[in-house]
Amino acid sequence: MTTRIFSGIQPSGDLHIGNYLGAVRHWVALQQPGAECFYCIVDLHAITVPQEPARLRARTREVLAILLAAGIDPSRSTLFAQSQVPRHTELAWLLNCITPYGWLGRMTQFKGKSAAQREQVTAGLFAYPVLMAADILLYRADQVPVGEDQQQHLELARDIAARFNRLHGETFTLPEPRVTPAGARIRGLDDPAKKMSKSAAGSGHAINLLDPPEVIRRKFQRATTDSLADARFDERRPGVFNLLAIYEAFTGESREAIEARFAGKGYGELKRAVADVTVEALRPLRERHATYAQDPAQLDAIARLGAEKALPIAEATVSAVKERMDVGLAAVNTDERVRRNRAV
Ligand code: AQP
Repeated sequence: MTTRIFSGIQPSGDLHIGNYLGAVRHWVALQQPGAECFYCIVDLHAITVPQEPARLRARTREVLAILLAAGIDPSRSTLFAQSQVPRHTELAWLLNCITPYGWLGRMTQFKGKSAAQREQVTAGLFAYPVLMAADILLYRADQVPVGEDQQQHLELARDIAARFNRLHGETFTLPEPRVTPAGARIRGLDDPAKKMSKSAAGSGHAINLLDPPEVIRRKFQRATTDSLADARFDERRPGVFNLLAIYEAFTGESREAIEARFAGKGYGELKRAVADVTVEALRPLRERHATYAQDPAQLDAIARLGAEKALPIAEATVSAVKERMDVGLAAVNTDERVRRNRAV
């Protein structure tokens, strides 16, 4: 039996090591026989907060190039942009209409992002988790590899699926979150109380995947720690914990071995070592990205092929959902209608 895997990433800023360690590296590893992987650049999610309009398409291509450089293989995975498959928004609307308003008001990401946006909070930001549920349920995914911050949204997707099944009959698979503990929550280097985030301000906040080695070293040197000079995995000391967690996620070494390695050494040495493993781990990705980035036409062709593979699956799900909800009259074949209109 094959396992269907779906996950997404927003082109909402520079991708960072949190996105990589919490999600992308697992996406790459999951491309195995027996798994059917769908990886989606969720550009419609990105516009739930203001984006520079002239940059969104370029950022979408950049994320595509990074995913390919990281090892997503379009011959084994279906890789595409969300806006290329309009069924995502159609299903989102249908699901909006069965999702209780109160469920969305409880989402912590909405509370955080809406506090930052104040009067500019849009209906799209509020309904973001329903679009995410639609992304996943459209492909009837069994598993969704994500970082810890997305776990609450995933629980909601399961609740929406279960509610639909209850109201309209068994339709959706309930997706399982797949959170790998090492690297599941990378924190900001400047403020380890917060998770590392694309949209956070501050040049010392995140290690971006395309940062040159000297920038990576400088950012780690400036990372916030504490005055104890004792490198231990202690959550109460989040700055040092974060540096150790990054080291752990990149090297795969055990916590005991890492603590022994840095025992009695100062934070300067810890920071240098974390920078070294990060630079080396990201080097191949940076080099391959440069090659992909030179050829936007090839990137567009890869995404188009991915969207063409995704579309029939998405259409089948939406038809089944509309059927169950008893929505719509005779289906219109859009291609046929467009051809007829052109002919007159
Ligand atoms: N700090 C993090 N540590 C571990 N995993 C993380 N992820 C995000 N931040 C961390 C995981 O990366 C995947 C893609 O994230 P996303 O693009 O869907 O958006 P997000 O979760 O909201 O991440 P950002 O970077 O904070 O983006 P903005 O600032 O635009 O909201 C997800 O699997 C996520 O869990």
